[in-house]
Amino acid sequence: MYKKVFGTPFETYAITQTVPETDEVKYFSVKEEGNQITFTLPLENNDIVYGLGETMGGLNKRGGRYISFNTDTADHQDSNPSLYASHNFLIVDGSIHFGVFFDTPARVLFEIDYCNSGEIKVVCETDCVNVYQIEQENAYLITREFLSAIGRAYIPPLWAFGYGQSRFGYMNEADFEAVVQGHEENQLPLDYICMDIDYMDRFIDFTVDKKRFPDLKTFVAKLKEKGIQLVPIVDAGIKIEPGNAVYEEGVAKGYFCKNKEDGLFQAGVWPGMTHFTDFLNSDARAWFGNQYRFYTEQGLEGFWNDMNEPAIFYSEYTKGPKKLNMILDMLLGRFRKEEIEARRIRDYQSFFHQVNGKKVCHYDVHNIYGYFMTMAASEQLDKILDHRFLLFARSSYIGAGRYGGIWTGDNTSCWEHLKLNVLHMPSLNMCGFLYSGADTGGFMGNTNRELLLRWLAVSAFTPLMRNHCGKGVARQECYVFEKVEEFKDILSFRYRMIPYLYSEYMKAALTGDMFIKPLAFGFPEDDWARKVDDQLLVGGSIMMTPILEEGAMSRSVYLPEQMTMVKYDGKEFHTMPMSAGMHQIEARLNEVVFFVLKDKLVPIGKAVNNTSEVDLKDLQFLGDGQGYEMYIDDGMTKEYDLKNIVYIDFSAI
Ligand code: MIG
Repeated sequence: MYKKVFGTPFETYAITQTVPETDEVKYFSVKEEGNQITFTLPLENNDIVYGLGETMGGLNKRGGRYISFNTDTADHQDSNPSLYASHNFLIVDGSIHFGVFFDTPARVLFEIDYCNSGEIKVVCETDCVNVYQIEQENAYLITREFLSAIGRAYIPPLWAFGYGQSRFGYMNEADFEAVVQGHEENQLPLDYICMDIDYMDRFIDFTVDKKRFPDLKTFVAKLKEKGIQLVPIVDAGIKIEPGNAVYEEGVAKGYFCKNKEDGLFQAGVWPGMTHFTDFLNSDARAWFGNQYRFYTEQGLEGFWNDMNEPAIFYSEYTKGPKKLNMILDMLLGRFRKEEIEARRIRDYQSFFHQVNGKKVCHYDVHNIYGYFMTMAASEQLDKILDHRFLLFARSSYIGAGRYGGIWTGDNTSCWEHLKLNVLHMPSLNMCGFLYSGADTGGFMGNTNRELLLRWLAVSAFTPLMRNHCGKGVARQECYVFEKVEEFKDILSFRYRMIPYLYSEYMKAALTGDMFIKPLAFGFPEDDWARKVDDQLLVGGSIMMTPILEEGAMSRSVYLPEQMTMVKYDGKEFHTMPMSAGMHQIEARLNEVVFFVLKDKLVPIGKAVNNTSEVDLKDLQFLGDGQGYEMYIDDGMTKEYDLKNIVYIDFSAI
């Protein structure tokens, strides 16, 4: 890996190694104009362009226009250039094999063969950028080198591989009890329930509404006895309110972002007017992260960080309509998109960070704000707790994957977004986000039985498996549907796979590998494999082949080599060897079909209802391999180590 340095780039801590400098950006033409730099590279017809993590478009990014500018948006359509994250890593794989990472927190435009231009065009809205470059034999090896340069991926506790239930709208203890009961009565597995903003006192971080949760500590302990964790949300903004101790301390210590007049910037979000913590200031980071003690003292060990793009409903500079009206206006399309975009830019240009004594405009460093919030939480939780914790966030930048996981935000209950979930997973893994997943069942709009079952069958392979939806939409807990046994079948699949998923996740994280890969990364010489985007390699032994279409009871699959087909029907795993080539496979709504690669094994556990019952040693093996490297530990210790691998040898049998 080499880097070409333009100007004096802002330190993002994305790359954790020392990288030698070079004086060119290979393959690209470079044009420096004013304070922006444009990079162009002609593409050959067969070049695939991978990367960009959390963006719309395909696994192959060709044809798309993407803008790194972290945005709170539920508009997950191809026409939308910006989602919640900025992952400026690209791989050109074909006539050349070249990886390039544009490391800048500024806004960056990517046009990848957009309108059939036949070229990649990257415009950095800054003249200061580190351009990291990797040359290897293929896209997979490029990714490996990149992952080793950005540092070891976040390692969650074992329970984070369980099933999580969530809904924006659970209000009080009774609502959470009902979820526990719904799972218990129907013998559905469950490991955690997320607490959305309604647990707080008027949406104020680090508070609890006492009327709804009179004794949270006891409640947490009670659920923990059943193996169920509560996972509270933490928003980015701190409510401006005398008497709010966090607010008062933040003001006194100067930890909040400033406005144009050198006062404290005010942004309207859920709690009303808030201040934004200056996460770019390391003291402020430590201070904010320490506030999580409020939760850990209640026995909480899992958290999700939201609104950290940061999302702004209105600000002191763009007052306009109030909070809820603003959201309604957006949903009803009463504002033109351009107007919303312009307001957002105006807001981001009007507040400031303090970095090493210098005033830095938020707009210029916007894309690392959420990442630094995750860093703040993770670094302190690591000090507070002597064991692992669950942490995932909405906004991110490359590097954030060392500190926590991410979820992909406010998707919709539709089949396109189930497919999008599949497309996102390998791209996120390329950027170091191993612990990730989407809102299973969809966030916006009403889900339906078939969509949720198929979605669960996809999420069963993603490390984060959380059913989450918005306020006011139809309920989507598994137990509200007819024939709940079918949901039980899919959830039992997940729990039987946990020994494999956990073992493969740990090996991937500890060796700097991806957990979920495009099929082509395993079969780089195979022209058909290069064209497939919905059969993913999960860990080192599995190819997943989900059904992603409404009404479909079968799908075609391409096997680059002979493999073992596995069909799980809720009770048993049925296996059948299959030759290389095209096949049609069938799966009912309660079934999961996947493949075990040649010469590989997959450990399968017993059907259990909680990760506390998962036995990493009592296993059955699928596939035609001779042995398996099983990673085993207690799922909680921070002393993770490759030494915890036990080789299970079947060669003599
Ligand atoms: O403005 O906390 O993406 O998961 O349920 C919406 C309420 C704020 C957005 C998150 C979503 C969460 C919701 N939040």
